[in-house]
Amino acid sequence: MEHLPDHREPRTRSRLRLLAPAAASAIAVVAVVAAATTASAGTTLGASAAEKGRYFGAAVAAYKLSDSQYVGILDREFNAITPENEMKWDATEPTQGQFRYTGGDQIVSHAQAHNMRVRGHTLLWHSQEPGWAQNLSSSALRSAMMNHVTQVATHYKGKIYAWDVVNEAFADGGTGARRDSNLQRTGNDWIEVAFRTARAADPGAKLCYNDYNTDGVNAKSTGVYNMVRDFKARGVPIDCVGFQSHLGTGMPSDYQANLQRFADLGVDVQITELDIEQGSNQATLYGNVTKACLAVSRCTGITVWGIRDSDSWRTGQNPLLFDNSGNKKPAYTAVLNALNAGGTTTPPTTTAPPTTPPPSSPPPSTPPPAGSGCTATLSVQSWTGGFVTNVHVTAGSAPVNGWTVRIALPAGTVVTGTWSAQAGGTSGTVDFRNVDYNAHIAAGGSTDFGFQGNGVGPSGTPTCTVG
Ligand code: 9MR
Repeated sequence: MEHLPDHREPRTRSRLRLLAPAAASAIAVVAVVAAATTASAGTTLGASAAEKGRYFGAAVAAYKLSDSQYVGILDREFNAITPENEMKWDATEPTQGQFRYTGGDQIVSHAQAHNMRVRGHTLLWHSQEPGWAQNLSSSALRSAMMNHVTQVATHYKGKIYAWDVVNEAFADGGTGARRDSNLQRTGNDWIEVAFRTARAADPGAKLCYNDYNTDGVNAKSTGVYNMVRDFKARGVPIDCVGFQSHLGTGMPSDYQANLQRFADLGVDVQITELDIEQGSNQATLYGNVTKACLAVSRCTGITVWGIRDSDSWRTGQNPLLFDNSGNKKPAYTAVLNALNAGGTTTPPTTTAPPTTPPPSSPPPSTPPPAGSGCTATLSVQSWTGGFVTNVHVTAGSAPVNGWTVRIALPAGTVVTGTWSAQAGGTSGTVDFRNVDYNAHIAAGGSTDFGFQGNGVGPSGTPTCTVG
């Protein structure tokens, strides 16, 4: 019993003293079991957050997974991971059309092996663009952006709890406007097209917008708020907003109120990159951020941006929960105490299925195939001058070995890139044939391929033939 919190023991003892010995010992057994469960669940950040229906995550670098001290803390304390750099555009598509998932895959495997959620970070961000994308503009860049979203979200389909679909797209300062960037210059609708494209690629992932300096009610966070409100009103698929919370030696007094106003729009909120400059009040601030999340029922989790101070991007500021040697800091204890003391509100933990299909791609109206053969349905994300199409190919009651989907493209439309299929042409009526790895589809099973192009995207139901 000596590991129990002090306040439990005397109370339990004094009550037992009033009971007959047999009843007392029976109740004592129950008490020990109940107390031990509570105590062990509340001794790590992840377990304690899970008791409150939340996750507690850390940003992780793949190359540090061979550092035993680092991995020891990660596996003991955390139940969610965000790849710190490995899923960014420069890492995943260093050359246009050539995708590299080594670091991201390593982190996802580690997470899966340890029952941790993965926050995907990030599909589109003006920073850390590969050089080739920095040199693109207008419709070539728009196509490249949406192809990137489709490819990466498809690669990680089913493995991501939440994606930061778009990161840091709003300007600092008092305007509440979008940040200027080459992405923004492709047209103001780039963010909603990105969300629709991500939804089409991985319908099971929560789709988040993520930013910094949006942690209190201010012009920038209000700009984001207005965008989220507009998206919800128009059925653009957004599920969550990430508040990075890179804090100095203070925090906005309306931190919780800000989280709550977003939650009231009908999205989850998450603290996504928490780190707090070390000062006399670091522990207090960490505790207060944790309490704020627990007080907002739709605040589904907290992620700290690194594990030990020496892992932080904020060199010299010692902003994390563990010191350079991996020891718990007072800030750690403050977070754990806040989690253990926190409210009991349990946010929904399951990912809601998409409620609003993108207007440009109505849900497939074709019923599942009754006989053999195959069927195909399109989902198209369009913008002025270009589009990305995902094609869902479904086998009938018999397995399929080889398939071809025939799609009639509008006049003037040109296919500029195809993935997971071979295109027999670039315009007019085009036959898309399986590639080796997706030739075989089990009875009733399905596979996806996609293409992008200039001009107007296809519509209607394509034909699918077997063989
Ligand atoms: O921590 C990341 C650091 O290793 C990278 O060099 C840097 C590159 O811009 O990005 C850091 O992470 C950023 C995150 O992706 C987005 N929000 C701000 C984070 C800190 O700069």
